[in-house]
Amino acid sequence: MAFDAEIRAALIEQVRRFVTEKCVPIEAKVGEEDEVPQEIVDEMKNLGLFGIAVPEEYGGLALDMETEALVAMELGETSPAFRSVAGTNIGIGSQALVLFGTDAQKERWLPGIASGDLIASFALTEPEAGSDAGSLTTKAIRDGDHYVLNGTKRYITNANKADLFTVMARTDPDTPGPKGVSAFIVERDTPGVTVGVPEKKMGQQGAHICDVIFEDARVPAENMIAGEGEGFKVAMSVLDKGRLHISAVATGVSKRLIREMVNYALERQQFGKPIMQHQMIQAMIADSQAETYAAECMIMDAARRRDAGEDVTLLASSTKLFATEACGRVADRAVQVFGGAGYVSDYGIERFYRDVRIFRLYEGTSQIQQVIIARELARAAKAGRL
Ligand code: COS
Repeated sequence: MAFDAEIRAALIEQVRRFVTEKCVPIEAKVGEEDEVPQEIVDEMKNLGLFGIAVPEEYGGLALDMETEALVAMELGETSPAFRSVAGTNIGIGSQALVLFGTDAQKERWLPGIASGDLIASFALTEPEAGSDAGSLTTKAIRDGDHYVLNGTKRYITNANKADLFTVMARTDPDTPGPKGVSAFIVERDTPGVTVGVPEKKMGQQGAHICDVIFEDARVPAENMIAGEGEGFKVAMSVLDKGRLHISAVATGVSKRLIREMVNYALERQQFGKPIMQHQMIQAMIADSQAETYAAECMIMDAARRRDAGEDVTLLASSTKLFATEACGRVADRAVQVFGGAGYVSDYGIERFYRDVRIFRLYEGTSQIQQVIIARELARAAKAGRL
């Protein structure tokens, strides 16, 4: 649904206030305690954040991609762990259902996902299948009106809180690669499903990733999303959208860090004047601003094109590559502008530096985005569309 400008502005303002008043003051606490407090989660539910990408008939806000990106950018202006609380419900955990689910599947799960009462996770990655997602080995073998799942998924965001997983598993063991893969909704309380302990991570404390293990887990055949063998395409379509969302979160962080840099550089004096007046500091801040603005323009353009019905695989990967790499450079410069203070926890800059590193890894590494960009360009050239 295209969003009325006034409603959109009010929503963005609400999210901005939530971020500045509720999240920013407790960033350090969340980082130290590795947990987002329940009252913040409840407030996110009240704001409707869990359901921003769910259709209205299932209780969501049904934001278009452009508005979702604006919301994600606002959420990016604080520790990314806050966004992650609702991140999988907004993105990879819900979108297979939204894009490919049957009416019955949508009616069953989307209202809970939209309200935040059900947490949804996306289980694609495995110990031996990361970038080469099509080589996954988790099996789903048909047995009557069920599929029996066996295998291990790795680094699954929000798995410890999840009520249901979108699981990609191989229904045809004789067909290697992407074609033998199907997608399922698997409920957490299915016998044979175990969730591992959260991994200790470099950053984003408060957001958790775990293994999910399937041992003879019987999943009703009616939980399959799209048809048999369609699971890889389902996953890739979900990731196209997810990559735009992550680009927006990363760019939100970049904007926050630019503000932190400017404010600090105006206060901090060296050589008898604020360091903002030193040209080498100016250069770092100016490059950060130019790159962040470029990323923002890419996100908005790609989002609008997606809303207009265009295939945005090329643009989503181009945007994720640029926006997340730019965010990494911005965070690095922020440490540099803050100097020794950038390395000390009290200022929070070192935490952001650690937090943003994952942006260049998850939902496809920068190198995978380059592979996709090259592949899409070659495809377009062969089809005479370049
Ligand atoms: N949308 C819809 N369909 C897509 C698609 C997309 N974005 N990308 C690929 N497909 C389709 C292809 O068209 C192909 O279908 P056909 O055989 O009918 O032509 C099928 O999916 C297989 O695609 P492809 O041959 O390109 O698969 P590859 O094994 O070469 O893998 C990459 C492609 C590397 C792009 C994929 O494995 C990938 O994205 N890896 C990264 C995974 C990732 O992001 N992991 C993060 C986990 S979530 S935090």
